[in-house]
Amino acid sequence: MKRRNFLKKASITSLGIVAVSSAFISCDAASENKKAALISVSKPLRPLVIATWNTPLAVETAAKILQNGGNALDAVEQGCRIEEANEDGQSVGKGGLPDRDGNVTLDACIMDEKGNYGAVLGVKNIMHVISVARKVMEDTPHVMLVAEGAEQFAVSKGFERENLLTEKAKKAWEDWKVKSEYKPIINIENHDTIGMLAIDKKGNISGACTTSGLAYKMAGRVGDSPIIGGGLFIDNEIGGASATGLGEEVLKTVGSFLIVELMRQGKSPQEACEEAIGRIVNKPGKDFKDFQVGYIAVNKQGQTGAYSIHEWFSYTIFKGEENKNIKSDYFNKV
Ligand code: SD4
Repeated sequence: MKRRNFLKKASITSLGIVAVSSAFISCDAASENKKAALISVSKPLRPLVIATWNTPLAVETAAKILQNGGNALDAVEQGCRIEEANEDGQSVGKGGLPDRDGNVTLDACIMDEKGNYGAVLGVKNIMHVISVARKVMEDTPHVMLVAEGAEQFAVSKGFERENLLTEKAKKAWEDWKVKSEYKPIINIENHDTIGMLAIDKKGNISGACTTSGLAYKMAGRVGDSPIIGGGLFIDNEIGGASATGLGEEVLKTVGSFLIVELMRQGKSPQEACEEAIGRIVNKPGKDFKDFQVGYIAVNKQGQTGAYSIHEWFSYTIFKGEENKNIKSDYFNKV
């Protein structure tokens, strides 16, 4: 006896957003199990934006660009600019806390769907370093410019110099100087370095990451955020990842590159983020109680993942029509 099953299936993974738009199964019951004639057409929900921390305006800005047919590279650049201009955020752009000498120095990088990369490191006096990073990527034969060279390049491209040290940040630095104790803060105001990943309507992935780095760092210190494979990595065939937190630990494990490679090997974005955190906390004798690292990731199918060492890392995600801030799962539950 022949039996025909027609199933229309729409599934949403717990963390992700794979919509199996029309999966029709039509098969002979007798051979159903043996031949498994399952034909499914997966159609990821697009566009998609995911960013570190509670950054709704940045994500909304990026999402609007994508909804209007814009590309992922423009979306992540414009989204990150929102946080660079937000003076309340004390670890990105204007209003960022300075190094121990009182200088605000910014780091940023960007990657497009072709695997191109541009970065600037330790830049003073220029607010929108994410856009300078893009100019490095597109208008120079190089991938990284640092400090004065990067600043001069920015000015040559029409960026204006301005004082990035706000009164609030200056006051915080002056208070800090009393004890001068260098101690990276976990989850600074639940609003930190922004790393952003986006998939546009064509399915192309780009990413960006921008920061003022750790408050009261040594002059010249650079963290993971502008370093390819550290704070950000994109492979348009696989997905992307971005990091926040103590950059030294991210760099020592090449965190974002690791996550993308783990996804290439078949792990979900969530599994990959968890393993990358595992590489940090499982080092022999590692004392991770005083520092935070958080990762976000997305794969080509639009599934997402996030994981951190400690509680209160969060990410903001736009998928379909919704923009939500979600608390990440984390390792240190004791
Ligand atoms: C850094 N990862 O410079 C950056 C800072 C950061 O949460 O993300 N703070 O190490």
